[in-house]
Amino acid sequence: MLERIIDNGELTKLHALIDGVSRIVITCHKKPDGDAIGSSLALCMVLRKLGKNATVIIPDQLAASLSFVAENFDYVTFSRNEVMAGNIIRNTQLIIALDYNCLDRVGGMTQLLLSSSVPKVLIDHHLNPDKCFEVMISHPELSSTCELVYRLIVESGWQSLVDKDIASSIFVGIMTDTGNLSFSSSYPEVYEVMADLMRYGIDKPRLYKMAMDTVSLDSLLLQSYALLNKMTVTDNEYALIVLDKNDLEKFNYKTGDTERLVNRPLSVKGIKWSTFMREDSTCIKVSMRSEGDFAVDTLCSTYFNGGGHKHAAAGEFSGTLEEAISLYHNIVEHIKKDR
Ligand SMILES: [Mn+2]
Repeated sequence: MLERIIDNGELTKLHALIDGVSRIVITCHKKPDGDAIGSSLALCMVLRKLGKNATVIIPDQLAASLSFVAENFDYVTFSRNEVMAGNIIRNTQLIIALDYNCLDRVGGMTQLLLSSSVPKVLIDHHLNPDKCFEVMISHPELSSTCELVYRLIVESGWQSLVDKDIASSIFVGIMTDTGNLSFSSSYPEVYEVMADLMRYGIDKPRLYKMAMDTVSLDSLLLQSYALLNKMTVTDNEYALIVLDKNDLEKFNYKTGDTERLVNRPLSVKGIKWSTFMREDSTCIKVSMRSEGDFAVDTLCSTYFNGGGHKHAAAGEFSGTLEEAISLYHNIVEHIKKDR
């Protein structure tokens, strides 16, 4: 039996809100990852089984590598259907935010959500959630929002509504957010959740293959090129990978093609901090991973207008790639001086 972890007051408020409405919008962060899309679809399916008119609206296009999660599921992509998505948001009675902690994480949807006066519910595992939500179910100690959604389902007494599709969506989110249970998952209960999910007859080998071990040829070649030609390592400890627009064009870059690239340097013994910079059309995208005592969430929030978890964080830099790289080297010097 899973221990109850969700605050009773928040749970009661959530149930009262859900009971009182029929139209519910579920949103997740831009560039949805496996956890964002998995938790959104799973909760939506449960709410529909409860008789609610629930709609998942994602800010921008789902990476092709994740489309298998949403097979046979109708969701709305805001960036492709702004008018329709806007109408749904303006007419909804309740907004649920999954897998993000702050309304500026939803790209072009931010303004619509901010100007909506309906109650907003946060269900998330990122640190430091915004205070703008009527209900806050925030559990940074958990592996993933998918695990939290599963616990919410159980603690709400909705477990009988879970089916193979719902269990599969949740399973994918836990798997992708923990590197197949290799990080952010060092406590027994996460395995109890996985065991529960297995009992719904999910096809684990297929989900693993699709979520963790399937890339396009362009992506494989881009990542190989990046490691071979675009990575520098300082003092055998700090790795930096930089891809500019030309690199991306050469390999027909599509969203998701550099997935997990930032993790690769950490497989080298001694490297404890990995940074990846990608030149985007409007800014420089920065992502960081680390090991041990080295925290990257504060680096991303201090220098790159972002945040995340201790060992996995991201942000943006509005300037040239050269300026971003020079800021990175200043940070490295700073860190070396401090220790
Ligand atoms: Mn997550």
